[in-house]
Amino acid sequence: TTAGKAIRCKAAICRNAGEPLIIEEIEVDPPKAWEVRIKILCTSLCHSDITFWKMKPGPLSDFPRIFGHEATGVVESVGDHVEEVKEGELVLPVFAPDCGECRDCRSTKSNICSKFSVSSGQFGMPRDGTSRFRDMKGEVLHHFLSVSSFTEYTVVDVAHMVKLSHGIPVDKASLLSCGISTGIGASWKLAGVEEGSTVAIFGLGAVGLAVAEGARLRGASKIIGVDLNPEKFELGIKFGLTDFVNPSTCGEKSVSQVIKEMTEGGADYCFECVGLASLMTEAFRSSREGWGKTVILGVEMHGSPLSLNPYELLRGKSVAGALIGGLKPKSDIPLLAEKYIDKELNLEQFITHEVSFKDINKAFELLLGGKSLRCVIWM
Ligand code: CXF
Ligand code: ZN
Repeated sequence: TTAGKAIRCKAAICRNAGEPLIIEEIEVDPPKAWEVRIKILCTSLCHSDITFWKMKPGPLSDFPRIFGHEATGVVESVGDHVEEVKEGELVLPVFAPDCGECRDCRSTKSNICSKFSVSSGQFGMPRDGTSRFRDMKGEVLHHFLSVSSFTEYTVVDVAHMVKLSHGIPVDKASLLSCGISTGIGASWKLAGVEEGSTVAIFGLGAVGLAVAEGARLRGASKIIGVDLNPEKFELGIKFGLTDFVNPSTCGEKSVSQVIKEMTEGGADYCFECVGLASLMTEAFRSSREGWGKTVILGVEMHGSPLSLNPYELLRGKSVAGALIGGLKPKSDIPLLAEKYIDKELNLEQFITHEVSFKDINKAFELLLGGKSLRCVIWM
């Protein structure tokens, strides 16, 4: 047994911003109290990995670092006080914490754990800030989003882990760690898209198309996709898109004008899935007076403030945002897994590519080039 000892294994290390990852031998410490050491079975690449991979060192970025935050794994060993899972169980690490004990975790109204935070500014474990990873020279390797899945073994806090039943294929499960859960959660839970409603989705990556899939399953009558990449429309039809707007071919008209004309005055639900303040404004303008709801899912990394006409709020429009689509990881993600098993949710269509761990840099190229939705990386 490996329990209680450091494990030597392979990891894909990012040594400098924007450089290809390098597969190296590392050492992974045993889990401390309230921690779980996980053998990663497969992982997938999310755009947030790329955002931080590109980022020059600063408060949110430091190297060497192990990226990756969508994955499926098996518990190898657990630290003291961990009773939720035991060796051999299937788990999903999740960047969004769910401690189960704080005021927020106990409330159905919040998914923002007040004991832990989404540790984008931290480089180690959520409880003590230290790393469980070292390279062969003894240099500390930083964690990412409390997950770090681009390694054969990782250690996560029990608050960042969801237990899964063994029925779900591990590659499909991995998608539920972040992007797809974000889109489906936003559509079903945060917005609550209903039958017959009109939906406009800004940005047709995996998150945007998961919003579309969620809206399609809820019976939305019009699902308009907005993207600069014309190839996204054909792709999006599979996910329920009924219409497409390419901002570069709108001519004199703004995107919101075009959408208002298509929807008799504005969409019932608008979703921003890119992370650009100007696009959030345009999404809000595209929403209907009276009840139009705009949902912000994109992570705005430029520090730009959001500009809205307050009078439009007086006229009944609203704006909301959420991490991971407003889902509470430990309770809601297993429900999505069940829906997949019951064939009420299609996850296959999001997997556009698969590579082996040694070819992980290909996954980066594909996502950067707008070629992939989700690339599964097999360990
Ligand atoms: C994001 C959410 C907000 C902080 C950075 C990462 N999550 C996942 O992609
Ligand atoms: Zn993500």
